[in-house]
Amino acid sequence: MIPTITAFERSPDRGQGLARDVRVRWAFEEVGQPYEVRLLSFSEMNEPPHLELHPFGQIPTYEEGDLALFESGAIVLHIAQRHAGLLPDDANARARAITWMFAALDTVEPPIWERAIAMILERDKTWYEERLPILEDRVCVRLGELSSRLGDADWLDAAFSAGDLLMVTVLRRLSS
Ligand SMILES: N[C@@H](CCC(=O)N[C@@H](CS)C(=O)NCC(=O)O)C(=O)O
Repeated sequence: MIPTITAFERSPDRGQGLARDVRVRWAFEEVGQPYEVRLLSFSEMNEPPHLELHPFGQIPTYEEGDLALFESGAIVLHIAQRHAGLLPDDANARARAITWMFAALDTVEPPIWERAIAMILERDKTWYEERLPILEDRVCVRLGELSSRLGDADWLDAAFSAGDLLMVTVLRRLSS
């Protein structure tokens, strides 16, 4: 069965590929799994049919038969567990790759996202100029730590995995 995911009909990033459906699309492409995309308007995202799939009215979602998922990280993990190519076979290496998936979403993405949201939504606030350097410092600290760990390596843990995939999609937001 071909899975269907949801994505923005009109992405706020105007085609830069920063929305979180991209990490799911990349996972599908990486493992060679065909998929379909249902594009949603902002009003459709907050209507009952979509809220049944996603309690917070966001994208992406994933449907395959009677399985419906939300949260891009959970969807990528599901794809990675179902197909070869995104997680190592060795149990310890697999656990480390999953750790990097969580690190990307729970530790690296939050300060990057906070900065991005401030730049989009808070520019007109009186405190914006004062707050931005604080947010940028937090991003720099995280990037420094990540860079120290990565060193000259190509991948976060020996070989490319879903951890690298998620980390790249998180870091790409800094280029916008
Ligand atoms: N933690 C969720 C976040 C989902 C999310 O924030 N999606 C954004 C697009 S990248 C969205 O739907 N924004 C519209 C909204 O929140 O109303 C995930 O990783 O899937």
